[in-house]
Amino acid sequence: MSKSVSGSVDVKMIAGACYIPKNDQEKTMGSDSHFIEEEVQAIGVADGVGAGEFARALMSKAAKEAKKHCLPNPYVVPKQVLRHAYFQSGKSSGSCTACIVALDENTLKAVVVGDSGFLVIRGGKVVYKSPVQLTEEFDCSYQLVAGTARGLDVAAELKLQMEAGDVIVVGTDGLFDNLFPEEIEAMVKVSLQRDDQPNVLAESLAKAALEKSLDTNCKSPYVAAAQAAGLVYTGGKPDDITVVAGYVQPYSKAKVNEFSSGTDWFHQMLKYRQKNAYIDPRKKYEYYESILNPHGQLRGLW
Ligand SMILES: [Mn+2]
Repeated sequence: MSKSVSGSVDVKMIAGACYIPKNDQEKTMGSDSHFIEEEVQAIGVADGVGAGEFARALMSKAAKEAKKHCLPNPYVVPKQVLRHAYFQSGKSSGSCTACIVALDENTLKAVVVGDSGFLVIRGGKVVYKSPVQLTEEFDCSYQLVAGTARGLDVAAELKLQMEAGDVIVVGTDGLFDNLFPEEIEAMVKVSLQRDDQPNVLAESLAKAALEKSLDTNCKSPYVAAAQAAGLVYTGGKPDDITVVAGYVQPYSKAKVNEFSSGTDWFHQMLKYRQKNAYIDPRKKYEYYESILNPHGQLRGLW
């Protein structure tokens, strides 16, 4: 096993993702977007307002930028990636929150705008949670706004020392408004005991968040935030849910080909919908119907 200059073990991140768009017949793709770039050890998520066009453009540009900036400069600087991606997404309209993280040797560098974010779990405990940038209005976070450069000024740059064995969970508010950090912690523990790959962990977290989002009685972080704002609300918050899980492993252990894009529910759904759209429009949403009972609750599939 190689050692870095500081004496800590050299690490590499493997990652996997799961995206479950909200059950919304008007916006079949949802408005979250994400990327994983294995070569440059970078992950990004974004949560758009409206149809999500800007969030998708931003993440696709950011993925390209992350790779490009890797060439002259060996490591990705997330804030630069976000800035470059932002100015290249000019043709799209809308706004979004975003979070990009990149592992640079043993340092995790990140940029956060609004309530997309990440947490780090070490030895079974959440040791770090990225700050959420909220405006004074309840449930309204800072956003990057297309065409104005607004939001870049509030983008928070973060740096953390990572250790082999750390788990990074990057997500949109669809994850963090529904699962408490302790719940994420517990699920990470179970997943690691089972030796799950990161995409399997991402999928379990996304499904758990989905389940809570559809439960009108549960306690959720969203309820806690609403109460703090003097509002009455019960249950989870239905939303698009994006989860990317990253395992920080000793360099010798992490195999490049383990770094995968994970379960793509979105594309499964799209395929289903494309196949069925011209047969019977009523069948178009059978996918969701197959996982939800007539009351809109999840069937016991997991
Ligand atoms: Mn959201």
